[in-house]
Amino acid sequence: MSKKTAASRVAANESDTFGQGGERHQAAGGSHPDLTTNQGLAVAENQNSLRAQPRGPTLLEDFILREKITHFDHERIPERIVHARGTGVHGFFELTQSLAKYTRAAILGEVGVRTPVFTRFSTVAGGAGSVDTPRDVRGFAVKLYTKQGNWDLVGNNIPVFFIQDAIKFPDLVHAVKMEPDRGFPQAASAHDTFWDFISLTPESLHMIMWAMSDRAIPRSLRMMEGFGIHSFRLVNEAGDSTFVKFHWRPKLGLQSTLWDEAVKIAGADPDFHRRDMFEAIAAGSFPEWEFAVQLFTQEEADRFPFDHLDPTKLIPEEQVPLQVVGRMVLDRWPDNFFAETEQVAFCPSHIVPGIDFSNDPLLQGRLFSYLDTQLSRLGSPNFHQIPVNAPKCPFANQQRDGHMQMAQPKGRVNYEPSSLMDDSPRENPRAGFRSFATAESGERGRVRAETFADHYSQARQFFRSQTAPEQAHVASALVFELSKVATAHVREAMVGHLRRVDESLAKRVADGLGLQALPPAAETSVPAQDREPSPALQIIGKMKATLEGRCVGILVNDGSDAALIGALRKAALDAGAAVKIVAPKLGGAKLSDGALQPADGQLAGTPSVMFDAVAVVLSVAGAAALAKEGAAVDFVRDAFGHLKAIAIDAGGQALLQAAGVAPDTGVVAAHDTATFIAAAKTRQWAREPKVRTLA
Ligand code: HDD
Repeated sequence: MSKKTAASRVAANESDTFGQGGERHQAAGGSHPDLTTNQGLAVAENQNSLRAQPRGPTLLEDFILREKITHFDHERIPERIVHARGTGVHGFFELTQSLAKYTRAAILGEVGVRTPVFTRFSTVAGGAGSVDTPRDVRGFAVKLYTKQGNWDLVGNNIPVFFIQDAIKFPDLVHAVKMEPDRGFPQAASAHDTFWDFISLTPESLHMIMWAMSDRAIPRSLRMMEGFGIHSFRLVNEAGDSTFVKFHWRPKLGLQSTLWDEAVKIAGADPDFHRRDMFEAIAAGSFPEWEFAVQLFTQEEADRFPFDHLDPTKLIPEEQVPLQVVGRMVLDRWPDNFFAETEQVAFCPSHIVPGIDFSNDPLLQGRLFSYLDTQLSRLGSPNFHQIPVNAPKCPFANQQRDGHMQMAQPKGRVNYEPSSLMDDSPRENPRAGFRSFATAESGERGRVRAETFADHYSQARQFFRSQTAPEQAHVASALVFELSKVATAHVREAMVGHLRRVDESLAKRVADGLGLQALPPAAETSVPAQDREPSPALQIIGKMKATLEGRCVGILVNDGSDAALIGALRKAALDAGAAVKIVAPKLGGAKLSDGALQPADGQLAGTPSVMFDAVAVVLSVAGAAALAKEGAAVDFVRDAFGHLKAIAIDAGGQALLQAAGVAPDTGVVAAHDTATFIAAAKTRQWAREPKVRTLA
């Protein structure tokens, strides 16, 4: 096979054609290419099939109809068994600090070089057509097209996982997905089979703490952290190995929604995250992440009070600090969702020389599963030739043929060793990938290391590291989820596990569920150890007070104060936010200066959950009219309930009164734009106990 990539070959083939259908013709919209069949035949009529007579049967002879319908019938490929719903974006990775001392991977050694990437974010449990905002882990998969081959870092937005061994993965996924007899619930862990499995799998308790935290309801894909989770190895030229954990940290800071907000967003805009990403990129506001590593030696690992090969454990940042060594910028939306986002095939086994795996048993199983799943999804061992999957460096070997082979290798030699062709590819002992040489000893068997037995210490550490509002959200999420579990013994078993995590948490959840007595604590041979709290595990502690990348909504009606709207808009834009006008009619509202202000969203379809902060600028008559509109009342009531800053003028104040909202310090006079912007940069956490009962 020649060293030319499959991608360039396809492009070359296209340029060899005679031009689509030969002719271009002039139509109302300008000149466009002829519509043709897949054989290049120009189609004269695309509205009616070939009939025996105008009202007669359709003829089998109609090959144009048959080709079109047959292709359509085969348009779908199996969706991913997990992570089916996703959003993919192109961008680049740039190293800012060399790790050449630790690794021979060029991408981690060459500062300033830009490596193209394709990054796909996903939910896990729901189908491809499910909503963007369920409570769920988010996939964070990055394909880095390095000059030494593709490196896929297939991670999540949570740094640990539910299970310690890949052999349990099918059971975990079966348990969380819709129940097999009834086909629901879709994209929700709040049901019996999930919690039944979890209650019998105590190793999942640490991950459960994360999944019940607001990390599992992110505000935006642009405001999530990403983690490679497993320990990997970096291996340098001398063959020395250093363990590494990979991290992505969002430039915009971490931010989540509130549960009530996430539920309402799901109805208002099922594509909330995808649209948010699309709009940010279209506006040139490119999402960016820092790339950071935690490096540690075997000797350091031996001193950790947990086993770093256990994927239900993390290494607290306070123990091994993060070193920021690069950045990723996502700056280009794909041309075609199916070709790129749907067909992109990530495999943790795609690594480059200088990076190697650890013995994490979850990772070891993943090394098999992904390649296998691509064969069933994409249907051919040639899936690497699909442009989004093809390496951007030369690649060549003696693999041949198979379904949908796009390459046309020349010559007689399709084997190795060979002596007949000088340019046939050969192995390269110097530059090629070499597995790190480890000495393994011990007995073979289906066993779990003793060092994997502590299931509660890091769950406790996570819970105790959270701020008070975050702890209340975890407890309330557990109450919500377990309230959807019909089987009493499953609910009780879960509270029994929570007693092992933190007695106060168990009491809050038991109380929230209305249990009459606290169930016995779960049996364990390794009770939780108290560890130092790690503030780095919080969201609130890591949140940035900023409006960068956020959106402010301004509710207006006929007669609203034009100057005030202008001032608010300018202040929000200056702070880095986007601004959207909401009005009862999309055509807009006639403002105080007589000008027509077009709306970006119509009130009934643009609730305040779409925004990070809102302003309500209304004339007296405009406010009186909106006081009778349920959508307007909900707009302000929800903004308040979701702890958002609200700027109001006298009309806005009247609407708040109609909604029964008693203003607090987060409700600001609209002309005081500086105070409003300061309040809008964060949520009004102190308000929460006044607007909802949390567990
Ligand atoms: Fe997985 C997809 C992340 C454990 C088997 N996984 C998939 C995707 C992400 C992850 C982000 C979507 C990639 C994309 O956007 O196309 N998976 C993880 C993480 C894990 C993990 C962070 C634990 C640390 N996964 C895991 C195990 C197995 C799998 C233990 C099986 C033994 N995962 C798959 C899969 C998927 C997948 C079935 C479905 C679609 C695909 O691979 O391409 O092979």
